[in-house]
Amino acid sequence: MVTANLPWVESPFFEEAIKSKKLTAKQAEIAETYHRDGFVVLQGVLSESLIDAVLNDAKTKAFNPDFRLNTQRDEVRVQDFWQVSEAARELACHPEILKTLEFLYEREVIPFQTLNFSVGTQQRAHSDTIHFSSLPARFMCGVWVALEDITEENGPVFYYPGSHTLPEYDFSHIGNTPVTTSYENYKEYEDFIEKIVEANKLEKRKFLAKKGDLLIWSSNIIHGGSPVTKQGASRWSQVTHYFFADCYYYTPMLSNMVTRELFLRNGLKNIKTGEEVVQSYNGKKFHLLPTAKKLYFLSSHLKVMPNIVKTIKNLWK
Ligand SMILES: O=C(O)CCC(=O)C(=O)O
Repeated sequence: MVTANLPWVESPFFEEAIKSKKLTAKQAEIAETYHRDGFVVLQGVLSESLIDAVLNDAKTKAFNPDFRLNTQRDEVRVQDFWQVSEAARELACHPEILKTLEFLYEREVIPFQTLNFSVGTQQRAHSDTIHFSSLPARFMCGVWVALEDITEENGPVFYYPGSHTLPEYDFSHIGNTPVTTSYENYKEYEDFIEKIVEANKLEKRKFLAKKGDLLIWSSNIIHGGSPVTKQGASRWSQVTHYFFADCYYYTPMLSNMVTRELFLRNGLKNIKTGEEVVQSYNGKKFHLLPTAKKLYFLSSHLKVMPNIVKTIKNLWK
């Protein structure tokens, strides 16, 4: 059977692949939904006690300004709270979540980042691929968990079913400057994605979740946070981002996607093991950026070499 260097659920040969597997009815439904829509909702997987423990930690530590936190924090989100909260870590590594992701991606699952929210992010539409990409492609996903009931009023996550099949857009598709070193021109990307949604007449859906429901989204699905229409409404939630083993992991936004000088995410930590993630391409190691850097370094030294030689000759005259 011909295979593609992609997760089987995102493969052009999906129909053939699913026929070759022995799946339960539930597994087949999950895989088909994920393949078609780019997301799947799971209910009744997480215990209320775990959800309450994460909620309690988030309230008393993550968003309590008096609590000393050595992770990144702003008013809306706290990054990598798993380092402080055992409950947040447990949620990121929940066996049922890991089992489902391992089934969908057929690789070891690597939870590598958590974000906890107290209110709706109101984040504009985007794909995670602009921040988190892999080689082979698409070995990344997000799992968003409602820590309370989500309504129309408190800024539900929205997404566009089927948008994961679009190209992985980055700054090389927008304007003339493919390289960005900061979030300064992120707005250009967001404007671009909104036009893509319009041009493709994509249908918006909102995740009106009940406490404990979770949404798995694939790396390239266009999603964001709806406006908060009830002032002061909370929206307690946690999202975990996952990569899968044996890939290179990079940030397209900080890479030159024209020359393929990739900004690798070195030093990634596996939340499950606490260990640094080893990067490779299906197990083979290349030296991507370091080689490019070395060549650049060498060529710039070769350029100054004749001047050094000239200076030494002059000294001996
Ligand atoms: O929680 C939200 O409102 C959106 C989160 C999101 O877009 C993300 O984590 O990529």
